[in-house]
Amino acid sequence: MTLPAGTTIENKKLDRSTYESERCGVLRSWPTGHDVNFAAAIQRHQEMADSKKFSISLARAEASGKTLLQPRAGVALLLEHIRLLQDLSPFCDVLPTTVDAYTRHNRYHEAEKGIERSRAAGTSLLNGFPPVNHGVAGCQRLVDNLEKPVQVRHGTPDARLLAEITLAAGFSSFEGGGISYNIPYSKSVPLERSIRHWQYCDRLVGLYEEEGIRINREPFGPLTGTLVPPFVSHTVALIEGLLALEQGVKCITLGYGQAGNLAQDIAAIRSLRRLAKHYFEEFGYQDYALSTVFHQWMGGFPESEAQAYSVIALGSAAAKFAGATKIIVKSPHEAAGVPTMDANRSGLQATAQMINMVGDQRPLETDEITQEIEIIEREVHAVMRKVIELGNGDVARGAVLAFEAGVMDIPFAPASINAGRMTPIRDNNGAIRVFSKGDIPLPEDVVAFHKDKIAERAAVEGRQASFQMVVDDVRAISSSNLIGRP
Ligand code: 8ZB
Repeated sequence: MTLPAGTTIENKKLDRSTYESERCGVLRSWPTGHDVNFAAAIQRHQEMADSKKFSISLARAEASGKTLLQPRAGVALLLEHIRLLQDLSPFCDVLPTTVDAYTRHNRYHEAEKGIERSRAAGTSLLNGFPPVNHGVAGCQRLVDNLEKPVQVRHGTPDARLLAEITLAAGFSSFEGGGISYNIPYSKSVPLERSIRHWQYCDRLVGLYEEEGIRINREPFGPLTGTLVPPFVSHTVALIEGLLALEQGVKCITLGYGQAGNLAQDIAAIRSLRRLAKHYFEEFGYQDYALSTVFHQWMGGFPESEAQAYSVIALGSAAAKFAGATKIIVKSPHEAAGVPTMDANRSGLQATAQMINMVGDQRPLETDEITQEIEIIEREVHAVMRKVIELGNGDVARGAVLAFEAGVMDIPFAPASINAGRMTPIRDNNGAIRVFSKGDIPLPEDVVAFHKDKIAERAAVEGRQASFQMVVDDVRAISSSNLIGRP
C-alpha cells in the first residue's frame, strides 16, 4: 500500500471495514497468505496451553519480580529451526524467532531461493527464519513442537503479512513499531507509511484482543544501539506504545538498550515504567498490562569471548538491578556474527548466573540513580510536549513533524527524514550525554548539566570535546573500555 498523496497520518483506531478491505490485499499479495483463517486462528490460541502464551509469562514475571531470559535465534529451514529452539529452550524462559533480512524487506522470492539453496548446502544461508515462506502450516508446526512462548523478532517496516501469518500460527508476541523498525533500519521508507502499516499490525492484535486472545506487543527499544541517550529511545517507545494502545493492544513491553553506565541504565528502565504510566493515563488508556525489556549491549562487541562475557555480565547486572521484566541476551560470538547454539546457550547461562546473584540482593537505590531518573524524565517531558504540540494533540502526526523538525532525532540512524543533528557523547563516568542538541527542545538547565558533565571529562582527558571523542566512544567497548579515552 502507498498512502494516497495528501493523506495525513493520525493516531486513530482504524475502522473495521478499512482494515478488512486492506487485509484482502495483504493476504493476496503472496500465496501463503491464503491460508490465514482468523476464526481458526482464534480457536488455535484458545486451545493453546498457558505455558505457550507470552502474555502469561510476562504477567507472572511482573507479579513475582522474576526476570525472563530470551535469546535471538533463526535459521532458514523449518526442521533445523525447530531443533535450534528446542535446544535453547531449557536455558531460557521465552523463545524468539529471528526473521531473515529478505522477509524484513518483503522479498519473499529471494527468501524462497535462500531456502532452496540452504537445503542444497545442508546449512542455513539466510540470516534468520522466513515465516512467510514456511506459511501458516510450517509456523504452526514450529509452535506445536515447542513448550514455551514464541515471539517474532525482526526489523520490518511493512510487517502486515508477517503478522497475519505468524499470529494465525500461534506466535503470541510480535516485536517492532512504525518508528523503531523504520528510522534505524531504512533510508527512504516514508515515516507516515511505516506508521500506517504498523497501525494495521496493532489493529490485528486488537482484533485478537476483542476475541479474548492476548497478544504481546514490543516496540524495538535500542534503535541504532549507538550512543542513544535514554530520553531519545524512551520518547519513541512511549509514542509507539500510545499508537499500539489506540489500535486495541492491551499487553505492551517497552524496551531499552544498555548504555553502559550502571546508574543511567538502572534509571532508564525505572523511568520508562513511570513515564509510560504517565503518558498512557494522560491519553486515557487504562486497561493494559505493562512490562519492560532490557537489551544487553547492542553496539560493537570485543572479539575475545572472555571479554564479551564481561559485557554480557554488566548488562545482566544492570537489567536485574533495574527491575526489567525481560532481558534480551547476547552471545560471546557477537563480534563474529550470528551465534551458534552453543554460544547462545553460554550467553544465557552467564546471564542467569548474574541475575540470580543480583536477585538475592535488595534493589539498588543511590542518589545518582535518583538524579538520572529526574534528568531523563525532564528530557522526555520536554520532547513529548513538543511532539504533542506539533501534532495538535495527535502523537502520530506529531512524531512525523517532530522528525522533520529534528525535535526527535536518533543518533547514527540512516533514514533520510532523521535530522542527525544531535550528537551524543560519554561523560567522565561513561553516562551518555548530549554534546550538541541539534533541534531537540531540551530545557536550558538540562543542556547546561550535560555541558558541565562533558567539560569534566574533557578536563580529565586534557582535550576538547569533539567529534573525535564521539568516534572514540563508539569504538570503546569493542576495544575493552567503556569511555573512548585517548
Ligand atoms: C538488531 C539485532 C541484532 C542482533 C542477532 C545479531 C545481533 C541476528 C540472528 C541473530 C541469532 C539469528 N541476530 N540474526 N542471532 N540468530 N538468525 O541480532 O547477532 O546480536
